[in-house]
Amino acid sequence: SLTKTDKAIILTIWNKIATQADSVGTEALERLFASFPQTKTYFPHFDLHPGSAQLKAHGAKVVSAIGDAVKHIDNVGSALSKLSELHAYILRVDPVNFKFLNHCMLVTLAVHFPNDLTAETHAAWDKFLALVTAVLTEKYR
Ligand code: ZNH
Repeated sequence: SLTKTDKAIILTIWNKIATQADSVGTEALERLFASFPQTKTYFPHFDLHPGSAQLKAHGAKVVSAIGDAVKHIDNVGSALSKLSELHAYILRVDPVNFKFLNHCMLVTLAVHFPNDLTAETHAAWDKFLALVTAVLTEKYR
């Protein structure tokens, strides 16, 4: 679970992400679709070309949900419970794809905040994204 230090690191980085949330979200998705093209099958109704309006809107939503998790870091389960139901029952996203997105999110953070992404910060964000994933995939069976 997250230590006090992890939580402090997550908040520090979040405050930086928040100033450019939409571009961080969009870039993470662009990397997801480029490196793990099988993830595109969940978005047949989207224009997934880099920079498309739908990609940007979706990137903003994903990062905003991560922000909700940061704001409720001791209670991510209830903060994201509706999203958890959406992904498990309606979207039925294979949980492996969450690992791909988390990876792309970490790469994006490293590119945007190169001086902040120490091994310790990397590890804290990796743990936090794993926690968000656990919540979003907990309703699967
Ligand atoms: Zn998801 C949707 C978040 C992952 C797929 N998402 C969504 C939304 C959000 C999210 C916020 C919106 C909702 C509403 O509108 O209500 N996600 C999220 C997060 C994560 C995720 C936070 C992690 C971290 N997803 C994911 C993955 C995938 C997905 C991995 C696959 C690949 N999502 C999805 C889809 C959708 C969503 C398909 C729907 C879209 C539309 O709009 O249609």
